[in-house]
Amino acid sequence: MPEAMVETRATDATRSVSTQQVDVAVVGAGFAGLYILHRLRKAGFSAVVLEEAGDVGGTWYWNRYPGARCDIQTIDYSYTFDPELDKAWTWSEKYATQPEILRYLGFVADRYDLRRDIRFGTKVKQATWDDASERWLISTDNGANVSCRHYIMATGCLSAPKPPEIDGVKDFKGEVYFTGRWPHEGVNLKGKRVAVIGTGSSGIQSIPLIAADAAQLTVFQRTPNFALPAGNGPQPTDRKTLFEGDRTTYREQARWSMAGVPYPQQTAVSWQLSDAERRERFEKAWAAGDLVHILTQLWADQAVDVDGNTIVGDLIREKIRNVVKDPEIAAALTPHDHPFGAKRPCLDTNYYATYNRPNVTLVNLRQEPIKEITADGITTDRRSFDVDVIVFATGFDAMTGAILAVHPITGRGGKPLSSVWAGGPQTYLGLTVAGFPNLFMITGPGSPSVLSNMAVSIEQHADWVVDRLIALRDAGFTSMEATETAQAGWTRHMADCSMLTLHRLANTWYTGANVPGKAQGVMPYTGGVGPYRSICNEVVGRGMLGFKLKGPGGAEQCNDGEIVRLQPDVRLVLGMLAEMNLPPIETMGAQGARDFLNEFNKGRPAGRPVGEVGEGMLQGADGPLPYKLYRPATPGPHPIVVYFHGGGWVLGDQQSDDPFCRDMCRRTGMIFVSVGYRHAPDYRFPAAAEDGYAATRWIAEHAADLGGKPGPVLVAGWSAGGNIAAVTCQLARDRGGPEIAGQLLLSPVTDCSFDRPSYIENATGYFLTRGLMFWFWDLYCSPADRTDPRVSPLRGKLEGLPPAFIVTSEFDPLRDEGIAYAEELAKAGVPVEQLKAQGHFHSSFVMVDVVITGVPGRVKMAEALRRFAGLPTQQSDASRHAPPPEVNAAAS
Ligand code: NA7
Repeated sequence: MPEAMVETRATDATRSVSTQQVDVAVVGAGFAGLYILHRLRKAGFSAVVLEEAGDVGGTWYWNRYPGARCDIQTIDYSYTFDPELDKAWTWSEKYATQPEILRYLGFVADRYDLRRDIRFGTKVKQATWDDASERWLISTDNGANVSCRHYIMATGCLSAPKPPEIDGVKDFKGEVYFTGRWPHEGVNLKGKRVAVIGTGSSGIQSIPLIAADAAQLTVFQRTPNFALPAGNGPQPTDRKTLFEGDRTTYREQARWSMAGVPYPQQTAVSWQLSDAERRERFEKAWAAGDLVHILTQLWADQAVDVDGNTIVGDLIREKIRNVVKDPEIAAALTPHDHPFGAKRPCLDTNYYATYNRPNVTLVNLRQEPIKEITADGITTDRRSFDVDVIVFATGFDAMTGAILAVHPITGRGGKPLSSVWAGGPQTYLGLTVAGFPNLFMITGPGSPSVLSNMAVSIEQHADWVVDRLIALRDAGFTSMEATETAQAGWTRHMADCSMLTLHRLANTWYTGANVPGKAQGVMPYTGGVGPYRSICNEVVGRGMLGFKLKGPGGAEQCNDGEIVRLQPDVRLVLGMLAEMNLPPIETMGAQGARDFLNEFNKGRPAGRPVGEVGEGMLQGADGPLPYKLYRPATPGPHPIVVYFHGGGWVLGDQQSDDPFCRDMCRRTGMIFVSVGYRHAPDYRFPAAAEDGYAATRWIAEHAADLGGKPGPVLVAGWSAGGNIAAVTCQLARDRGGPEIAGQLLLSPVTDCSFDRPSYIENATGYFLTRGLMFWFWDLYCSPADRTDPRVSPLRGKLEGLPPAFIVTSEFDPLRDEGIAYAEELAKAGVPVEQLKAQGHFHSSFVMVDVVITGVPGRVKMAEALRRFAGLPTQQSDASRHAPPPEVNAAAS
């Protein structure tokens, strides 16, 4: 629909002569604003960019402090939308300086003639949605107000400097500067006594240069940060060659990568590498001087697991100790309070060595907090420092601040954004907010933004928004707005994603912790750039899922729903499986399926070390059976858990759930004995059930020989193994033992009925399909036997069974029979706890170190097993991390 038609509906206010009428108004002329303006123009929209600064540049316009540079390699920190532009500009250094980046942005503005639609020196005072005209009304402090159909915040993430929060700044007689608002003409620090407060990126970049200039520098540090040497200089040839070899592929790989820089996913896990191999990788990364490299390329668990991360942290701590001569200063500079990467790490040039200079003093504010700023300088609660200049490198009210601090934004029904976000940002995709039609944010909270190469994310966000505006216009709609359902779903997905990384474990500006009183929570999207891109595309592919579109004459379209209901890593796993385009497992034949599973298991991360792993034979119902035993590193004797693997009574063996057994052995501090029971179709019902029972009895009888604690054992099992564990408990009760202290049933088969809702809802698409379950049942058990409690324990007597912990997954055909078993056990007076795992699938918890979001579930399972065994719920940390002794030969 032509804009003119819509404009006839505008209110008087929007038609005032002093109001500039445009299709789209954008705030900010930095990386994002410039590109959006270019795209809007090409798409035929009228647009204006409102910019407070005197020229283009955004963050690079304001942050002119000494040493300011980007810390993503500049080859990657560039626009990619126009291959000609890519070729027309060559960066002079690996990490360009602020002036060079500013020149680049000026060059882009000139090349596409962007300045003519940018109103510089213009601050937006307020923005209000007008429902009647379906337009945003924007007032400014300079020139005409603006009425626009769509309003885009291209205000960056770090544009609102944080107030100093220290008493007495106004009393100071000397000069005061903020790194984020550095004077354009520069500052002469020669011969002066300078104080720098803050040791984030800005402090770490500027401190060495200020130290070289000033007579005396005193650095006031609240939290030490990790920094690694940038090794700046000419562009490294490895990346340059890669880029120049095939620019298109290079850029495309960046777009689908996790961080927006084309590095492969690391697959080796830290415990698979020797100390020497880990050190070699680390030294290489240290020498590379590249944050994305060191954050992603050492080992797969470094960013997702505290233990894997501690190894990197320790190696960096060693580097700091080696550079800083005074051990006390080195200790003060060494971070211990956050995992490496959870707080923004920095790139430096001579940062740590600067503290060896005689004119530099470090004040550790953790030991002596600042009391006040006086006329002459800074007073801590121990001493006073007289200074001529104070530099605040104290950071920003990040992400939400960059939007809320600009001006009051009022949405539908007069609702202020500040009140909607009072408890933390609520967005859909980090791009839109329910109740704020036609308002878009570029790199807003909820998008990958600051956890990615901003250049790549900005282009993706901007392309998505402008493409939507085009599609909206083409379809004759005038507004689009996120629904509450979609937004709530995104908020939940954000929370799920935040369990993927260690960012939640640090108090940082990523979480709002740097601003007193600010709501806390991980604000950027931690699920990765590529996955985020695919989600945004999926929203479109699924008919603008989660958006309400409106047009003239009451035209309306709303395809409501949540875009991601799976856990983020489950989504990736299922996506990868779908891409493999495998034939259904049930068409492979039993041996073919076993071969497939063996191959498949070879690709998974090796399980973690435990104290000892042994193998042996035990007595089954009809002959010997193999078993695998996992013993904790802590001194025994330990309680024993008899474990039954999954595989539909057809697949798997005593070592097919090896990573799970290792993980649970470590978490519980108990022996796990995984039983190689007989399989169908060679051995049909009741072979597996009877083997399960016989094995449990044998293990209980031989507990002491196995190094276990005599007395009751515990049983656990996954899937068909959960079925065997449940059946074993019933048989043990009915056949006079052994005594079982508790049962852990993980996605168990409990019944032969296939008509529960989960069998229908999750029939396909989640790896374990209904068809596969039919096949398993057919191979194992003839229809006439299926109601026997030895295969359908739900149909057995449930009274008098050991306490149970039952785990079910939302996207699993077996979900409802697991829940039914838990409910019936409870009715029969058995103590039962349930874990209904949201967003998980049948294999989530056994895919150890792949489905990272399964960790909290396994923690709960381990706690339950320990409770059942009469142990304190949590192991002491010392015993959990005890170094494993030599792995011995077979236990028996
Ligand atoms: P950052 O990274 O937020 O760093 C700010 C620093 O200032 C940090 O060390 C803070 O300590 C410190 N700070 C903040 N407030 C105070 C007060 N009141 N007293 C003492 N110290 C304080 O901002 P930057 O400008 O360095 O970098 C921002 C981003 O730009 C960076 O991460 C890159 O993405 C580029 P804290 O750690 O909060 O204890």
